[in-house]
Amino acid sequence: MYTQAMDTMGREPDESLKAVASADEAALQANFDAHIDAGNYVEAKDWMPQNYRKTLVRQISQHAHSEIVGMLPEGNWITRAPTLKRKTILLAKVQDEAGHGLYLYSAAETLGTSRDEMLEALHTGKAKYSSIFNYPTLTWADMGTIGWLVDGAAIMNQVPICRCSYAPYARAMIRICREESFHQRQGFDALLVMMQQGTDAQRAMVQDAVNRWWWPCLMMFGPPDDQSPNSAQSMRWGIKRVSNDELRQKFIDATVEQAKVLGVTLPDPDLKWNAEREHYDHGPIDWDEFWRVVGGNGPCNRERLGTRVKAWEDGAWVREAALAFASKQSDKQSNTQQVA
Ligand code: FAQ
Repeated sequence: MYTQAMDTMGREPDESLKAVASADEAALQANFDAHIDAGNYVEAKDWMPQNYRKTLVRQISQHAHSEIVGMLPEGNWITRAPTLKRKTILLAKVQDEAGHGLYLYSAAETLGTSRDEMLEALHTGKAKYSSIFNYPTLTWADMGTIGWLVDGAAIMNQVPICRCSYAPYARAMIRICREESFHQRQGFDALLVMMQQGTDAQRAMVQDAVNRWWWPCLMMFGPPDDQSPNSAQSMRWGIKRVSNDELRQKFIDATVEQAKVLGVTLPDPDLKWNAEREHYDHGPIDWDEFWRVVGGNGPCNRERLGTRVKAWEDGAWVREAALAFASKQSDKQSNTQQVA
């Protein structure tokens, strides 16, 4: 670095040096493209284009924030779970989500962005997290519905990410998907018990929850492909393997059949099997609502962010204590080494 400064003496670098640098860069880029085209994975220390790195930090950190903020609508129900069994299941699920957030922050850190930077972006409202967590959880049936529909949508979106070209993200997703499957099944089970063994009021509560969560779940997959600015490049790089619309359709096709088993209606009069397409057709999604929520004006955006920031501030003493302990331990270790 210093040598370079001495060489140029503050002048613009020689044109021939610039040409060598850009030829090197072009060769690295060509190698990278060929590596991706051959279906290979990229590791943290491999060379990668700046925009590939930036896209991954954006997506992985948004994903991590979603897991952490996603704990809030459910955490709200831990003290009100109807039985000890349901309470332990919900506690385990929320703890899993904390774990998913931590693996994902770690995966993003391998790209050179610190956890503090990511959290700062979340706490100041600069970073996005999934739109779905800005809706309120009004009844116990919302817990089952989040498991069935929200985790169901999350799995549909996340299974292809297990083959994401960035290996640390792909590896984190394998474990996350296994845990999400348990989350989805426990939600379906909780709803099935209410539908088959519950009272009329409980069945009505389930139907009401499904009515409220269905459309926001379809929005989780992101905007339609022709309005998704990041899709083309992310697909080219093997970060995304399946498009937003294709995943949404797969989710609808799978969920309609599950709804029949549960005995609930999905709130879309246009939901009909199309024999020609071999898929269910569906009614229009309210993309204005989606962009409102993504833009910070959903029903619970302010509440969610406020709770997150408060938890961070209230936890400051824990972080300070952990740092003080770690520094004491390392002082002790270096003193012992000096004596030896
Ligand atoms: N909410 O060009 P695209 C979970 C943004 S985890 C908010 O299509 P991309 C577990 C997007 O960021 C759920 N923003 O973007 C759980 C972009 O803005 P930007 C989270 C959204 O990245 C369950 C802009 O719109 N899962 O549920 C949303 O190619 C139960 C244009 O969109 C993941 O994060 C949205 N729904 O595709 C926890 C999975 N959709 O960044 C607790 C990984 C789009 O340019 C309880 N992420 N936007 O400013 C992905 O697969 C992708 O990032 C997509 C979006 C598909 C979400």
